[in-house]
Amino acid sequence: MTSPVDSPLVRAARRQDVPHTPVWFMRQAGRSLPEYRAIRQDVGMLESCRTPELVTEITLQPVRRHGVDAAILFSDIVVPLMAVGLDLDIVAGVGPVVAEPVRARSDLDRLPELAPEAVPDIAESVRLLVAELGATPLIGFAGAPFTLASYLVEGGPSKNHERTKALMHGDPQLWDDLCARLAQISLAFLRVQADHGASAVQLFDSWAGHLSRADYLRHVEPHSRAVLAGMAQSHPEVPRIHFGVGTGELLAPMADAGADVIGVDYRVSLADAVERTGGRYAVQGNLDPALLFAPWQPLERRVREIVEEGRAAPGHIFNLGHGVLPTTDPDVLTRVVELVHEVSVR
Ligand code: 1CP
Repeated sequence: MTSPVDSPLVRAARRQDVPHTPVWFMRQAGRSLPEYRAIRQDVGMLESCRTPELVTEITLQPVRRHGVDAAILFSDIVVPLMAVGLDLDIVAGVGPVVAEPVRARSDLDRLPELAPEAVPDIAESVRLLVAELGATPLIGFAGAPFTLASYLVEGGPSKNHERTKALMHGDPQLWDDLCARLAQISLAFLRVQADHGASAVQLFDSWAGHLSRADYLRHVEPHSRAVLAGMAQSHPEVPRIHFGVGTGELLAPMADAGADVIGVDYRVSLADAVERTGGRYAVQGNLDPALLFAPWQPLERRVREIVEEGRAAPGHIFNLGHGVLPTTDPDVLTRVVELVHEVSVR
């Protein structure tokens, strides 16, 4: 293996044969690692996301430690919103908080389009990382329009997304205009990463599982489709992963929105996910992040089952069903990587 293009991750995403099942973890960089906590001690989250030397070091930490098959750019879904000038912060223990929520047509004026020139730091981070990573692929990412809109409309993290749904149904035209703008921002952010060498991209629609299938199809899917289609058009060689939490009922429309790989959380088996998406897509997942706290024996059993199920899929990228929890023992993650590699050798 000499180039990220031939890496197990990119090959699995393209449903080509692989020497072993590739594995990475959502939130593999972050608070589970003591070296991350040390480097972040005196630096705010958004500041660290926009300082290329810090982004590079933090992104590489889990690659060095765990031997995962991919790096994911250390950033956040709200970074491009900050880059277009929106007043927001990431508050420790809370998440993204927006100073003035977006709820009226006049608020769209505070959300201009994203020009690549607004994120030179992201281009630089990706360049530095690709040079350091060699044959290991870098995954770029962006938030999908619905999940981004949820933070903007609610003003921060939300349990029920009530204001978001009120806007979606109360003023569908404004909702569509907001999501179209967010789709432009997400697509531009993904393109900057792919232009500078990201080998795959993941669109995070983390909270789409809160929607009915009908609402997803009517109010959300066209905007996510625009992002994925834009990437397919400009960077057809860069595989697209589409992920959400609790999206068992949405797997088919999310895959059909223009993905190569459908992210699967732990609530649905990989076999069911393959069936629900017509056997046409690679799957990514789906170990329950809470199982990393269980004794090794049941954890090992579950990892082996997931690898086996993945072998029957058109392509499989091993991952968790959602992000690494902050109190996870990092040594367990390293052992899981070793186990996946060992039991999946072709
Ligand atoms: O100070 C800190 O360490 C803050 C914690 C943290 C971290 C490490 C936040 C705040 N963001 C991040 C990094 C981050 N965010 C990554 C890093 C790359 C990696 O995986 O290693 C990624 C991919 C994201 C993307 C992100 N941010 C998502 C989508 C992924 C997911 O988890 O579903 C979402 C929903 C966010 C919003 C966000 N940012 C931070 C938090 C705590 C949250 C969630 C808040 C909520 O519950 O709504």
